[in-house]
Amino acid sequence: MQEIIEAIKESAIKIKHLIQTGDTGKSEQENSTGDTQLKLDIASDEIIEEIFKKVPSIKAIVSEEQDSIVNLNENGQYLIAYDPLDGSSLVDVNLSVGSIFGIYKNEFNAKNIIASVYVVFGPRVEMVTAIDDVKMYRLQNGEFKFIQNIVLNEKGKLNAPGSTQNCWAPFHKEMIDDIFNDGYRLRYSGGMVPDLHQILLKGGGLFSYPGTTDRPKGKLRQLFEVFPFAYVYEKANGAAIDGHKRVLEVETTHIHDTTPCFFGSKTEINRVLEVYSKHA
Ligand code: AHM
Ligand code: MG
Repeated sequence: MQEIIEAIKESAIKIKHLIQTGDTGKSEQENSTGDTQLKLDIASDEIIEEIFKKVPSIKAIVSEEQDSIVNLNENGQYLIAYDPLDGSSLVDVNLSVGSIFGIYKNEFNAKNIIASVYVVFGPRVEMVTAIDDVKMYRLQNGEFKFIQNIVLNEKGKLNAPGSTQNCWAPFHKEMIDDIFNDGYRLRYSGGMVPDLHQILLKGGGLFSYPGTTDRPKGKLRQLFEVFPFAYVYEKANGAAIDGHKRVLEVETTHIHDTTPCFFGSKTEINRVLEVYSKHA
């Protein structure tokens, strides 16, 4: 596992440089979800693949930017699913973005996730690892220094409601309005990594990306985005659900499957469960 963490650190230093100097324009390609890829998406994906290829313990990888699984080392024991540059369309307005990695064994599905890591590229570069507990490191003078463990409070103050409001179910809208009426503050940048990182570091709250009329299964991808963050939130004393059950019980039939998702501290997640239980 340590060699995977070291590989992620190496990729983070290269991607930081790419973000600072690279072209933010569109490429001529689309990914499997049908998004037009930015040149930064493709370049970050190449950086990570090149580095992972050299790690003997990695059996196979799959990226949000690629159509299928790439087999690396037959004798490796780990499978890694990653989003190389989540929120890449925010780079041109100089907002924070991130890389997300889910580490799996045997098969790419929620039951088999055993660790996750994300990197936030903001004014600072930080890496968070969730293995037995959740640890944050910061890039200083070319090295990642341990800063702190991350543990969520039972209840937070922030609300990060994702997706397009006019596509929300009326009960979802009512729930979000009620949360604001209880004094929660809006914090939503449109980058999943910094938005979820903020909730983790400020003690708690709720991030939601529901199923909507235009996307009944939500937008966020299970293997590359939702399961890795669910793992982090559970290990940090929070929770992650699809509205009705733990995200880490959701079945995956295709590597690019999406799911509605809610991440937060336990109080807010229980509130979502209660509302959603009345709407099967
Ligand atoms: P991407 O993987 O194409 O960058 O999209 C994922 C991003 C997440 O970072 C973020 O939470 C979400 O899309 C925001 O979507 P919306 O603008 O619909 O709220
Ligand atoms: Mg993404």
